[in-house]
Amino acid sequence: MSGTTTAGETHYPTIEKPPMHDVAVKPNMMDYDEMAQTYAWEKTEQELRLPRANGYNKATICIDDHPPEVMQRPALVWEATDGKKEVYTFNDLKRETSKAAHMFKNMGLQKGDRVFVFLERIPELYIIVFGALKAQALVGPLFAAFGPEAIKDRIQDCEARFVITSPSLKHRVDSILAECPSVEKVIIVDRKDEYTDYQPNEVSYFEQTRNVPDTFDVPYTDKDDYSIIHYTSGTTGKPKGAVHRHYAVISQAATAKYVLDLHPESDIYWCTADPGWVTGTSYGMFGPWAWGTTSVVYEGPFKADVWYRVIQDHKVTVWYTAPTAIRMLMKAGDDIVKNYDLSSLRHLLSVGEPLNPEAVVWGQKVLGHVFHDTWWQTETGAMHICNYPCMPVKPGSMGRPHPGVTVGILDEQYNPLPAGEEGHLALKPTAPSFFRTYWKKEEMYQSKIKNGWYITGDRASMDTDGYYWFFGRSDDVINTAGHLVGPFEVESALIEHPAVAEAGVIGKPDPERLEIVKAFVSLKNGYTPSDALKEDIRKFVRNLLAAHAYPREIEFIDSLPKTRSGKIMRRLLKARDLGLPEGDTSTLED
Ligand code: 6R9
Repeated sequence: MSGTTTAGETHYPTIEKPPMHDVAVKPNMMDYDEMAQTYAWEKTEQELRLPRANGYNKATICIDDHPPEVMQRPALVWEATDGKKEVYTFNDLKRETSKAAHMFKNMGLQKGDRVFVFLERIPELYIIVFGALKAQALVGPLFAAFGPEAIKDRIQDCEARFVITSPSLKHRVDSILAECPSVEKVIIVDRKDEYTDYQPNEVSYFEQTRNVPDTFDVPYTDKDDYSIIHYTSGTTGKPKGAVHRHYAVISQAATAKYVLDLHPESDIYWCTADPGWVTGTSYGMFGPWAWGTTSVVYEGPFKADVWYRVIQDHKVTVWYTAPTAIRMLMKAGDDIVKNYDLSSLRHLLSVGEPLNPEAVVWGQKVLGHVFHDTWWQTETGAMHICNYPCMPVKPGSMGRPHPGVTVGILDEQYNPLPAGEEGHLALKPTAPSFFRTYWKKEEMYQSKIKNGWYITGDRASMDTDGYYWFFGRSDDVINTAGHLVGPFEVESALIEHPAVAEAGVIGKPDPERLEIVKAFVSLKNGYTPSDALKEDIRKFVRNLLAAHAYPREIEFIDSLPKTRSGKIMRRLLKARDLGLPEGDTSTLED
């Protein structure tokens, strides 16, 4: 096991909850044990009035088909980096997403065609994703931070037909289009009306949606029809596209109700995740909007004082964020919190990495509420192990399985282990949101299912109260500030640099970001190690891949430890880096 931080059971006392009948906003789940025994996904399916006349289309469920009073409610409250604000009701989104759907149909989009959305966090990102879902595309949202190589890998793998981008991001698409023959049209969202130089393969989004109807009959959509694809990193090879079905909305809505505890008539909800990450679609779009909840989207990057101001100004009540952000808020100090009125907050949650017990407790001390950890993956499509408002919190624990979900800790033969033992964290692949396949890699999907269990790649244990504790990854995948980074991807980018002969990449423990990407690099003849060269290599990878995936630390070495079959021994690099025992080196080449 490569191991990130070891959580394990902690000595922090359990945080009890007040009697649920006494709290101001009664949670949607009053008693975890009772619900764990009685709940079935059908309950949520019925509450969502599914299937509807046109089946299970997520855009119908989340945008179009709410009761009239909900349709008038703000759905998207957007604040730009420069402070400009825009509000879209569900009715507004219904009209705008219908226009986007017409645009796609007019361009000849067929059911199942892949559409990639490469935009800043602007309202059109949300509108276009749902417009494409109405037109029955398989939609892949991409981080605005992606560099050309990351974009190219995804477009090529998926053979995307349409790419939507903005004038400021477009150059990264342009540089790889010659290698992506599947792309027919690049659709440009030009909010500032600054782009004039349209090429034959380019169209203007606002032009294409100007004279089209603002209603759209969403065709019948089966629950198994594909909706969203998110790429996720593994130990080897390029990132794989986890494909989700429209049916996933059932799990996303159920967890939005019982874990986020959304009360759509009174809550203002803020999910800080970017839609390039599964959290930003499952909980930045589908779960909350399935119930008609008002969502805040802030376009800009993390900054402690700005984030507190966003909570204050928009009167955010439920807040879903990530451990790295929480640690950075802690670092910014408790005093700046006093400059803001954060009294609207009532429920706080976290996802993406182990949430330190200190952070859970800090929430309680400084913000008046504990952070509730949730565990899940791109592949699971929705939260699977969670802390709930009605359940005592054991700081450092990921919580307990969501009702309807079966979790196990397995030994090396994939048989269940008793409480207290560490093993593979595994799930029954049965939740509606469980991914359908890896795009064009069905064998890899199948290979993750053992004895009827899906093996998550994480290691964990369960205590005698049924709470789960995270130990680390069982593979080399790096978790840096909540982003999964495959070492192979970074190594591939590194060796494209003219000076780099070979590279090995590991995750190095880091107090703020959990891990940072560290690269060991051997140079080609004729190049000498220097700080300037390090900086040049760092920049090179940052531009090629993404801001979160470049090696913050680079160490030059003469040659990399390899197995006899030529595989870089990352485990050994890591052990040496951390000064740990080297373990079995029998496969090391001479
Ligand atoms: C939603 C998301 C999944 C991996 C997962 C695990 C780590 C996520 C966690 C957590 C400890 C938590 N992870 N939540 N580790 N405690 N509460 O994060 O998806 O980007 O696919 O990452 O992230 O290692 O296997 P994804």
